[in-house]
Amino acid sequence: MASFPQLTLYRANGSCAFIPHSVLRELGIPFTAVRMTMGAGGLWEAADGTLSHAEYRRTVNALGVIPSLKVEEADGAVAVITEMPAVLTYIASLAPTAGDAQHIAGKTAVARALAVSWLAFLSGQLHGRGYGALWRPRRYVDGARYPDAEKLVIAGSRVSIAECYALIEGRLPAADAGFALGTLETQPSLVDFNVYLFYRWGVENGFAMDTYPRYTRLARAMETRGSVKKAIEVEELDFKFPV
Ligand SMILES: N[C@@H](CCC(=O)N[C@@H](CS)C(=O)NCC(=O)O)C(=O)O
Repeated sequence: MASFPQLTLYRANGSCAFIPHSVLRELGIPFTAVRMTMGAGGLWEAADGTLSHAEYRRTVNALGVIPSLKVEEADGAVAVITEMPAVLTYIASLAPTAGDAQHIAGKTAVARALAVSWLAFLSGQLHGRGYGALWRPRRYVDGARYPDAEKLVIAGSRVSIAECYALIEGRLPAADAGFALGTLETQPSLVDFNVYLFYRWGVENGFAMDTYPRYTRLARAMETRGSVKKAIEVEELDFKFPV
């Protein structure tokens, strides 16, 4: 029986923390979760009132964002892992069997590097640059003083998000099989869980996701997995491909 450190995932329903949430379930790694909600001013705090935003920043994540993963080792060592690529690659390193590790992180050095390349692109370009500007345009421009400039930031973010979706479509396997790391893959990797969440956001934010056939096939396949279904239920989300 594999033994794991004690893990605490700071997550919010429907947020990008869905990705580590579903990967932990996929690998059957035990964890507890602290559910966060947006409090005053759009800042994360614990839904049960046990952690204010200021306390979260002070003790867990200095940027005040989610996901964060607290790791408590048997010898008492404690670390908090932040930033999606680090959180996901750390979880992959806990895969209970060698076979699981190969599927989730990549079978070869090149596949593992390609997986990290995907994760960096998804976090930096699509999430940070794209959705960051769409949802928080005032990080880029003082919208109260320059409302037209704010509209331009939002319009520009939609263009860059759509460009990312087109890039994802182009990078996914063309054949009616496989996962993001290749047509021969029989199990999803970190990349597939990651792109699934962004597919959901695309649907929810009015992007024409049905114009990406490879991506749509992959998202549909991901949504049939027990781990993803369970994360959807726990987070009280809808199914994008209801049966
Ligand atoms: N660079 C961080 C970004 C995480 C992030 O932006 N998470 C969103 C939730 S999906 C968030 O906490 N947003 C609140 C904010 O930006 O203040 C990562 O990759 O983990």
